[in-house]
Amino acid sequence: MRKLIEKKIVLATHNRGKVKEMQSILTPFGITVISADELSLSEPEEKGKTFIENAKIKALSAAKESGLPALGDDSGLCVHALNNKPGIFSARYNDPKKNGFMYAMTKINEELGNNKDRSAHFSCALVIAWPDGETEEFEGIINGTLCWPVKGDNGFGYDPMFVPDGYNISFAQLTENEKNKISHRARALKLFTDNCL
Ligand code: ITT
Repeated sequence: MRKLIEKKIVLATHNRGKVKEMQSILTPFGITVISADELSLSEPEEKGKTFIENAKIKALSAAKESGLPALGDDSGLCVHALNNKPGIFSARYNDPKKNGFMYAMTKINEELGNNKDRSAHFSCALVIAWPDGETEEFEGIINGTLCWPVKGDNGFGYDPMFVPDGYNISFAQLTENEKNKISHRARALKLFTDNCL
């Protein structure tokens, strides 16, 4: 597996929640992270059919535009009783005119109705791309259950609705440090740091 020689990468995401989490996990490894927003990088169209395909599109585009290794993250919530929806459409499931993810969480809760199976998982695909086009891929998941009403104010996206297995509080009730020990993103990032540093 190709190693990161100069410890400097671009985070190929415009999602501030992702940037914050990735930054706190990666800086202790001595990696300097620069966000796509800081470099005003474009947002490529997510044409892929899988998390990995979309993470690769984001990483390759950012590596090409910046001339630096770039880490793309495509992630989402997969609800088992809804055939793993919204999955890769997790961001697009929300109404862009609404603040926060209450709209999307309410929609999912309504679709579940009285279904007894409220199990779900978060999935995170990470792809590191070098400016020469080479890539490496990593994936992490975490299983849990969807609660209603939602609870907690930390984190982002669907965090207030997701109770990780083994806990009775939601991702949004964990501190960022606690979430970063167990999350889908933390697990994918561990594979990245284990293999590429
Ligand atoms: P970029 O494409 O710029 O990275 P995005 O928000 O559009 O930003 P995605 O296409 O990967 O990113 O969509 C993922 C969505 O899934 C994201 O908007 C969140 O709503 C949700 N999501 C992913 N990881 C999450 C997490 O750790 N906690 C809560 N929601 C999460």
